[in-house]
Amino acid sequence: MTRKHSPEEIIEVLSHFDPGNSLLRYEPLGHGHIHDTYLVEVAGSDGPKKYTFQHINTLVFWQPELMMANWEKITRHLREKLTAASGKKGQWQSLRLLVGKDGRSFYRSAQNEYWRAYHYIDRCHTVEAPKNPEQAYEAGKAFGLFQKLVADLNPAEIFETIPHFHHTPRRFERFLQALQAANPERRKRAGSAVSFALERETIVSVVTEGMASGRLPRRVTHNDTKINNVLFDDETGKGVCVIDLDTTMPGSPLYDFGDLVRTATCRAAEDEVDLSRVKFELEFFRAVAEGYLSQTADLLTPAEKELLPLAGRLLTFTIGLRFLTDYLEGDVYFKISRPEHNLERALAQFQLLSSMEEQEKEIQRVLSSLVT
Ligand code: GN1
Ligand code: MG
Repeated sequence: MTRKHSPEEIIEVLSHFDPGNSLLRYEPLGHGHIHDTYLVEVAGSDGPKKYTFQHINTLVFWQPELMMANWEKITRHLREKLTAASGKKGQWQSLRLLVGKDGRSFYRSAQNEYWRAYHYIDRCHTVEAPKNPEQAYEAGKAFGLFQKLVADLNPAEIFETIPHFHHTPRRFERFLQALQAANPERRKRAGSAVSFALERETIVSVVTEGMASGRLPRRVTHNDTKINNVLFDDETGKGVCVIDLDTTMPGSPLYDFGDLVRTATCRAAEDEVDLSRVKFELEFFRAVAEGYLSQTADLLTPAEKELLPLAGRLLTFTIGLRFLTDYLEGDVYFKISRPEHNLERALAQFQLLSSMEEQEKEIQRVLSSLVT
């Protein structure tokens, strides 16, 4: 990955968040599809320090100041609860934002570019896909704990950063529009993915309808529970911290569980091109479900539990559909590193969904054994 921002830009941001200290080095961090993220090393008066800097994509998050108000509320809440439960040295951590010279948690440059910064959590790593069921379990547990800890935040006090984010019927509408308007060459190349999507329209509205009728509660949820949004301890392999709070807003735990299932049950990465490697693995599913439910079983309502078996399919379909839509629209949303990247991502998601469909009964059985 190349550095998109110059040393001068990083120094400008540093002088806002940590004036007086000088930049030692910086490098791109992680594999996010939206922002530009850097690990920044700084010479502090009491030794080197590490920060994470993020250049915020304001096309996607067009109200960054309200989004950062969410970050402040949520990180403070998590920290208070974690400290109350196990002191400062427990297994789990919350991100710690840096506060700038003006007392705010973001930096706005003269060119209207937005940045945020937080303390880098050392001796941890992320994974793009789980290597073993233990990692899937830890990811499930990390997001389950997150859900438990934010359960007493009032959804009405959390700003909705992207309205209708997981609203699959709206995503489907947008896909149909993109299909109409698409460049014919792209539409042709996407042919098999398009047919696959069109055949699955019936599953799109299950959760949105439940939420609209009040049968499913609206809660504060993370909404981007990919396994690569969990930090794992380098030594123990245990979960340490959940990152990426941009879309933490009112939603349904079914979306969170679903996105965990999408990303923690397959050894292949989200953009795997060798589709024979894209398989839903029941053993990983059992682990991620066990981890998630170890924290949330008492919190979820019967109506939510009833839909857990569908959640993985719904989210895998929704995210696959979003990749496909972006391909048809000419790659305007997700960052890509090759021309067909979004189509490849969509095909991998749809392959994973097929594999889930084949194992629907087994999924049901595993959940019946875990949910009472
Ligand atoms: C984006 O930023 P990142 O990479 O964590 C996207 C998610 C998708 C994900 C697919 C704001 O997440 O919704 O599930 O890509 N985030 C946004 O990998 O659209
Ligand atoms: Mg994200």
